[in-house]
Amino acid sequence: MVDEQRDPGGEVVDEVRHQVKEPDLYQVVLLNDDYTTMDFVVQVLEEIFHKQPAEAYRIMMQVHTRGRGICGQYPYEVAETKVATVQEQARTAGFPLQATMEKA
Ligand code: TYC
Repeated sequence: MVDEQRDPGGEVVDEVRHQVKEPDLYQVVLLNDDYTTMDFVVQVLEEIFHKQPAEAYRIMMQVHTRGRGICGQYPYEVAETKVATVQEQARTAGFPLQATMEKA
């Protein structure tokens, strides 16, 4: 937003106000399947989502028992990159693991 004010000398001063809007966040969601090993999912949660071992195990079990689990919330491009990295590492390891993203 541009704000116009008169200073004491009479000139018009244009001030561009600082924009401090937080970015929208997206949840990265891991999906269950019957073939990816539990150890691989825990490894993904530790390496890509920087979870501690106990938290990684908890999220993995949530996905295993409930079908899906939230790995974290990130700005759009960070979430997009994490989804792509999960899928790349899963494909390389020969697992069908899927991750998706949705607006938080
Ligand atoms: N259901 C898998 C198994 O029994 C484990 C698993 C957990 C797979 C989480 C994917 O996102 C997942 N080996």
